[in-house]
Amino acid sequence: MSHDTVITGARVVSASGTTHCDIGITDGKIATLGSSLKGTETIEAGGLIALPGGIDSHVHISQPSGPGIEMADDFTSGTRSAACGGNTTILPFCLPEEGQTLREAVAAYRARADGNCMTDVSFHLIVRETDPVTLGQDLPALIQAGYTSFKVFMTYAGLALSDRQILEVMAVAKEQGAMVMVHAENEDAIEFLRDRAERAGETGPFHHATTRPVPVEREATHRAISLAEIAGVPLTIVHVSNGEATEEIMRARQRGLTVFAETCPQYITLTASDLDRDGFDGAKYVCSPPPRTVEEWPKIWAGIEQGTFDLFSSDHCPFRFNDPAGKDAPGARKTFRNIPNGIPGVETRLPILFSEGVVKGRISLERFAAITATNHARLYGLYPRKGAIMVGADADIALWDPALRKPIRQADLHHGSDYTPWEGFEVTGWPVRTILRGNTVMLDGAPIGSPSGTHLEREAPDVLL
Ligand code: DUC
Ligand code: ZN
Ligand code: ZN
Repeated sequence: MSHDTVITGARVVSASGTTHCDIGITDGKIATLGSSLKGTETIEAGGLIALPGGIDSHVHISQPSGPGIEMADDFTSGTRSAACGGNTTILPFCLPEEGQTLREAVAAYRARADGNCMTDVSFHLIVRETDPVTLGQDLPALIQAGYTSFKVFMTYAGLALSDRQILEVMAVAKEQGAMVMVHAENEDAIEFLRDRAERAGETGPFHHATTRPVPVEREATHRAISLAEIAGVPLTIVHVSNGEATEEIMRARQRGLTVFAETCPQYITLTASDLDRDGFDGAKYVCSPPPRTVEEWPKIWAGIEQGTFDLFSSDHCPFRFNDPAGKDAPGARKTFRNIPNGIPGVETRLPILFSEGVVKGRISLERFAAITATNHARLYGLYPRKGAIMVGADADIALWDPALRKPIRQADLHHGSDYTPWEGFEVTGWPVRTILRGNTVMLDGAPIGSPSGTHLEREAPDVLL
């Protein structure tokens, strides 16, 4: 049998094992894994590692961010950046603007994304209203239409839901078979600390971190898990930043609860001191939860190594730095309260984990594949079409050069932001080719071809990890 494309010579990695074989691709799918395969096109990949194309299940693109504030990435730049970082699928959040229904928000995001993407895309919903139409009609209909996961917030005025509201939303997830994702930080505690800090004149970017300390996240993590237990649903705690929140998740699992957890590069490489950099530079690192201390890094690593964390995502939430529509928003230099929350990272997530995790011997290639692709597909209803190099799956593959060493540089990245928090960070191991459904979309760090990404309808989560 001849294939459209054959990849030869690579070490082929999946979450369950590693082998040396050819990969035969036909009609955008993996048709054969074997030896001496024939194809119209041959990609010589000796010395390279073939990994499942990255799935980044936590990104924000073209998200409404308040009056006068603009996110740095639209779907063109955001997915270009993702593809250049070895990703083939991203899952951005769909946030309704105030007064917009969930269905209207989905239609607006689809209009912005469709035809403009260099990776495949599917949307998580954000539930900010719990009126009868949202919970009784829109949310169930959207879940049935393949939007099988949604996020709720325990912080941010206007977004945060009360415990009662979270329970009502969880009840819909249970009924419809959707995954609930929780941003776990205690809004009242943050407001108390912010007011107190501002009264004391503690208004620089660093105080974004001091007003969102570990107990704020630990308490909300515990409460979210308890609410899920009461509602009888599994849940995913996103962007876990510290050891105490991680312990809450481990304890819940020991009690037999189904709790999934995600962490991100910023919690193993950045610290709150970065928010204290000279002048206004600390604003570049303002995200929530904030980066912690170096003492927290090994606790997060332990969770990555031992399985507490199922997902390693970027939480790409990009703003420009030198821009009044970004980090330099009106009032941002007066108080940290006005600095838009979030950092860019969709292009650097995988190289950072490969270098810090695989190359430094902390995790295996198989675990890397699991927490950067396979588990994302399983938890969010994309498996087995996505997330693994196996016969029948989409031919979404990243070819990695494990010896390529170069620092992260803003000048080499493809996002819309004007900075990277990891400027100068040395990385060994980079993706050199990204293949989306059989077509090369990145070669040697440069995007290739016109946008061929599609929207993915998803199944219910496969929670039997
Ligand atoms: N939560 C996110 O998930 N991303 C950016 C900001 C935030 O609070
Ligand atoms: Zn969040
Ligand atoms: Zn996020």
